[in-house]
Amino acid sequence: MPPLFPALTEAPADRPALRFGERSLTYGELAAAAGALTGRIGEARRVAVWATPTMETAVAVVAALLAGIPAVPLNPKSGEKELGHILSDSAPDLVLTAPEDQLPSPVRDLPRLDVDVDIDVHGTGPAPAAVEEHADESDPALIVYTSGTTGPPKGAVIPRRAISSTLDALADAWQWSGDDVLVHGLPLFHVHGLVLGTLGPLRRGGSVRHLGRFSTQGVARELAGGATMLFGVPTMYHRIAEAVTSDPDLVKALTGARLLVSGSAALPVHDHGRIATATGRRVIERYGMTETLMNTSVRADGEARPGTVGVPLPGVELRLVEEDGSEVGAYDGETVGEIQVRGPNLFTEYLNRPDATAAAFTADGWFRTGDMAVRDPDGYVRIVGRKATDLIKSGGYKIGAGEIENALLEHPGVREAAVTGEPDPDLGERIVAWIVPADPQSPPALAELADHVAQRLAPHKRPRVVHHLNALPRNDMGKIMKRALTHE
Ligand code: MCA
Ligand code: AMP
Repeated sequence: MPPLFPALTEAPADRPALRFGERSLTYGELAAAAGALTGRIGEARRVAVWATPTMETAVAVVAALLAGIPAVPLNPKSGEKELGHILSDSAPDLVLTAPEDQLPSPVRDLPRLDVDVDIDVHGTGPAPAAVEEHADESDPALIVYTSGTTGPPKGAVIPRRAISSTLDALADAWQWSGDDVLVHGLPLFHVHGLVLGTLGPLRRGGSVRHLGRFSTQGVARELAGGATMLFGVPTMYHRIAEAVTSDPDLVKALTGARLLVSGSAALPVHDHGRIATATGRRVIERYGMTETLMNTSVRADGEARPGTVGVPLPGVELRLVEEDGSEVGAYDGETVGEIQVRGPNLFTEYLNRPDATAAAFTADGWFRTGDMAVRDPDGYVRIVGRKATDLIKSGGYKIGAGEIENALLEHPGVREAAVTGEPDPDLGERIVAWIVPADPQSPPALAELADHVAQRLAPHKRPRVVHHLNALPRNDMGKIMKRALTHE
């Protein structure tokens, strides 16, 4: 397969590639650092990456891809239970880290390889292309863990062709080139920040400046200082929409940007409007999923219609399907169907989960996204909801209610638990726990339950609100009626 990152060998060696805070690497330096690392991980079958928002993570993932070894990005804030599940499921041979990283159990039980990003560019690491050229386009590139409605997260196996095809389709839709400089503050253990936000600029031969941590000031500084594109989740654009009224520097910086892109959840039309009013610029939305990478986008040369996720990307087949499996033919802005997609952008399987993989596809190979949408007469897709109420999107993170319920039930003060999402102006949805306490006289408090979940799973999965009940509403079959909870 042709190289994923041709610029590593073809771009001028002094061309900027990556910047994290004060640290930066040119293409020449990145090729040397990643090339040297491929030589050190050579025999591994699969590697984990301790995916802090740092240079080391970017170099580690590029090196694994060059070596043709699948990488499993780990959220460094994940708790022991979640990390334990991911490590036992994906069985990496070693973990790639920054030298200063302190690893918690059970990650510290793995052999560890510290990433050295300061390699002499004239060093003797293997030439990247020489290692990569044996890789096939269907070979696994990344295994990214993603929550389902119930049970622990599943590892989506993403092949090399999905990465190249999705990034090239976005280049077409966004006129994304090597001249673009991207700024973002997204985490590097999910598709948005890692594939789009890090591998994307490198495939184009352009550069990325990572903020380390998102802030509107950081966005303003980088866009004013030469960055051309911004990627963010709706929570970030909501914070920008709040800040533009009082931050003229931010307004000026956004006004000068080439492209502002939002994704991972729906950006409310109200926030679209506030940003457009203050800056004259329209944020465009694209729609994707861990399992499919990117499916649709508003095009840079198209109409930026708020509330839509644009049109299918080149190479992506998209259809809307009714409950009974029949296809929605209408482009009327009204008829709702489930989005199903097919194309080179898709994952190949959920690791070790043939049952879940089979259930995710139709007999003729379409992936069921679970997202419900309508299509406007000109083909623009509007997402109107999700099939499963047990999936919550908070801050752009997908979170399964069942996973949190299981964690809550492991708390001694909890007899029964149900988890729902409710609207939140900043996070999109916030996690709400409905608890029947073991002892009604001393129910566990919010902070205690939030810590319990944050330590086991991850801080973004912690409940933000807790209600105590005497009993959960159940139907005749004993099933919890969540709609009754949210409407109480
Ligand atoms: C608070 N914290 C705690 C606790 N309470 N830590 C431990 N225990 C507790 N009880 C800490 C948190 O860890 C965090 O630490 C800080 O307090 C604030 O937490 P939180 O409120 O969750 O964070 P935030 O600042 O509000 O974050 C908003 C955010 C974030 C920056 C927008 O949600 C975010 O980065 N979202 C991006 C999600 C994303 O990339 N999704 C892509 C997947 P600290 O301050 O140290 O962080 S979707 C995808 O990939 C598909 C393909 C797609 O379409 O894109
Ligand atoms: P994840 O599984 O974490 O990769 O999240 C994928 C889900 O995020 C999709 O199935 C959608 O529900 C949602 N999503 C991503 N981008 C958008 C968008 N622009 N608008 C609405 N929902 C989105």
